[in-house]
Amino acid sequence: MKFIIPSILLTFVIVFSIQSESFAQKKKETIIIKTSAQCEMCEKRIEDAVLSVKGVSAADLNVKTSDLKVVFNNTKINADAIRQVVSKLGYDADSVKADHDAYHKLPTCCQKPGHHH
Ligand SMILES: [Cu+2]
Repeated sequence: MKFIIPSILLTFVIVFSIQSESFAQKKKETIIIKTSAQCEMCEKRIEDAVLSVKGVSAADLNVKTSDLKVVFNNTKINADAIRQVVSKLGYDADSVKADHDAYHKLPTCCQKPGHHH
């Protein structure tokens, strides 16, 4: 009986230290955002804008698939805020639709075919 309470406490200490360790590792997060990018101009435009966001350490857009890979510190920025940045440039970002005005300011070649609104 004497050992039960100390061992429960020890268990808590171990569990807590494991959690805080994995929490620290979770700071760096990688996501793939599906965009409506069409060409290299879109690629540069999106990568430059996303890279300038505080907390983002890497942004790489694949023109063939329109997938944008972003590495960021999730204590400084979150995935939705990054999707908003992409939307404000005139591109869809996953379920976040392109900002209407920004989309219509894009060069025609950068506008997604069949896009109406
Ligand atoms: Cu383009």
